[in-house]
Amino acid sequence: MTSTSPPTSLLIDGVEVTPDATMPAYTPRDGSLLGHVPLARLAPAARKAVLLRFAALVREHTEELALAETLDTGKPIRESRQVDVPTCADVLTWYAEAIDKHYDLIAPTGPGALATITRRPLGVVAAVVPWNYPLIITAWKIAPALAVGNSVIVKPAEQSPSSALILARLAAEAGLPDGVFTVLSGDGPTTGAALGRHPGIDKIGFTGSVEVGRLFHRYSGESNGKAVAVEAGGKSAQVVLPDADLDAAASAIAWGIFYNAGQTCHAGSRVVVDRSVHDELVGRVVDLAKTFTVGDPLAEDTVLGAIVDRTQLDRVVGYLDLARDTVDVAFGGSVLEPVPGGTYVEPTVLDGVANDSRLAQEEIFGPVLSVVTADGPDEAVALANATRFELAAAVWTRDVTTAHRVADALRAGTVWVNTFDAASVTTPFGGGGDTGGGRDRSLAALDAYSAPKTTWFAL
Ligand code: TXE
Repeated sequence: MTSTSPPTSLLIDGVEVTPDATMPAYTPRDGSLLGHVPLARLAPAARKAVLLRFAALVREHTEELALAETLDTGKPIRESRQVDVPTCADVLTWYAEAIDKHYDLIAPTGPGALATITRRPLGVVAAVVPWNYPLIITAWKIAPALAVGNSVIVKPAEQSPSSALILARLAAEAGLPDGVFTVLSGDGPTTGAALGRHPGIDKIGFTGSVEVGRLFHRYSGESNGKAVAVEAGGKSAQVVLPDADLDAAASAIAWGIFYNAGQTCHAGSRVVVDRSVHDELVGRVVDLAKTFTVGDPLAEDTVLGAIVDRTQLDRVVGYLDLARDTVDVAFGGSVLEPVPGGTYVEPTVLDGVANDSRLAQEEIFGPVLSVVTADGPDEAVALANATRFELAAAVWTRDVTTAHRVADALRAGTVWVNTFDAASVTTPFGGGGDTGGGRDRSLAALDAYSAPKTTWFAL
């Protein structure tokens, strides 16, 4: 025998790497210990340090990322800079910090044995993301997946690949090992479908349309049965009861539908208002709508930017045409062109909408609010729940008992009471029904991107 000790370093992409951890190696010849070989997994503290560096680099590159995000999507530059980029960095930071604070478990099995439950990475996770919040939605998926030790592939939407490609560069600069974070820009039917069908991918985290979400379940069934988590939009209702603070409700309703030009999965695109306060509320919302000036996304004072592309504009215009023929257009309804050649829609308030009509049931994904009238809280709840989506809902009332009752009765993954769009990485986000059952955010996402492993020790 020439050597009895196995190698102690790794060769990755032609570079010799000293491992953070090792594992014992035995020979079956006589059962003796040969030595310790590399365990190619970053220790928690090392993973945390790399992800924190990644988050810091995102913050350092705020201007570059914000400009890329705004040029790709048409969202106001101020929002990209003050919301999208910082949220991306904060989400990376939060999951990085969780890495060395999240303990594994010991099962309460009894005295004769010890069963540990340890969280193991799934392997390779693909995040297929849409164009409405490219940085934020990407961060929701990659941060927990990387934190628990997966390799991650991101497929950004065709309309908005730039920020993800910049993230890939920053990830490498932060020291993520080669191959651990990959961005594959491409189109849905080619690149997206290839990921969906790939036998080497263990989980897909998808946000996008209902139809494509279902395709991913099909791809999975036709390939390796990979796990699929889907978040596919909503038609979130804001229920306004007679005792509501109407000023606060009107403001939240306007922001809830006009922010990001209504291209938000949980946009408050439906208002269900009690008949007794209908006129007062709609009047206030229309007054506010007039203040949302549509403008150049690159101008610092723009609050309502562009619609992402012509396909989406055509989709929104289809609904505006339908509205003109069937309901009362209380405000807006036109296509604008504050920057020649761009795709913009006026903030629009549609009144007298029947809850079972397409305008109240389908996701318009533009700055278009549909107002439905209800008689009493019970009918309001029934109408709010009469939707195929279950993502989010809100209720406006000053009565604490009614608030609890209605919040409990509203069928949605998130319910807001006297507020709209309160959000935090600490709370899970997702839904049910046609929205799909996937959840992003919170410590639950660490479980979503890992598998529990049980190990029994006889005592
Ligand atoms: O979504 P798609 P689109 C809703 C919204 C919008 C509608 C259509 O109502 O009007 O969906 O938007 C990838 N195989 N939401 O067409 O097509 C695609 O490349 C594999 C709600 O942009 O679902 C992109 O990365 N992948 C929503 C991602 O899927 C495919 C956000 C989303 O695109 C594919 C966006 C295929 N055959 C739209 N086809 C939300 N939940 O926030 C497309 N993709």
